[in-house]
Amino acid sequence: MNAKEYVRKYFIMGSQNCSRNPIHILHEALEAGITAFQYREKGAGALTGREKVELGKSLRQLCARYDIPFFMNDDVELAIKLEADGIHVGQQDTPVADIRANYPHLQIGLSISNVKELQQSPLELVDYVGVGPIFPTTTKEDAKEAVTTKWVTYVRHKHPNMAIVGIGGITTENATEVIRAGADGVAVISTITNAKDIAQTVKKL
Ligand code: 3NM
Repeated sequence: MNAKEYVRKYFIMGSQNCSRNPIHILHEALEAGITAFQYREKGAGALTGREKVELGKSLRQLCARYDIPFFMNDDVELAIKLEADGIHVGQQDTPVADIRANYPHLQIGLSISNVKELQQSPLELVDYVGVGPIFPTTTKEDAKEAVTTKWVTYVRHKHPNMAIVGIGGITTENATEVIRAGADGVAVISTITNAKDIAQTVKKL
């Protein structure tokens, strides 16, 4: 699996982001050409327990049908249960070194928001880094202040060969700017979940 390729159009979503059936939304996004999917069932209104697992199974199966990598956000146990291709973690989640040691087959994505996190993270153990929020976003409740595309350029300069995906406030209008700044791809939630026409939206990203 080539991270620089699969992060190109990376769709992230949980039921709390959807005003209609999440399975239908993911189906349309897969048809439209997303290159990776992350199941992020988190925040106000998110499913828990059995319901979280059941929706995860359906979304996982759908990605398998389209041969698109399925990532689980944060929850290592559920990633294993769903036979996810990978896991995405933040700085406060399960340490990357533990995941790499216990589950060498998993792709690992790590969020990086500042220089300190960049310096302290075991980048040699991860497959890609998520950098953001690039632009202001209201989707993530505890999102930090926007880091701008300059942050993408900084990370690219320091790590020329690393797979980098920008996240946070990315739309069809500003996605090109993020790629030009040095990212291999863009990760979006609301631009796809709220899209009137998912096919057109994914094409423009
Ligand atoms: N992580 P939208 S920003 C899940 O900065 C997430 O690490 C972020 O949602 C980070 O595309 C974010 O709707 C929310 O702005 C992205």
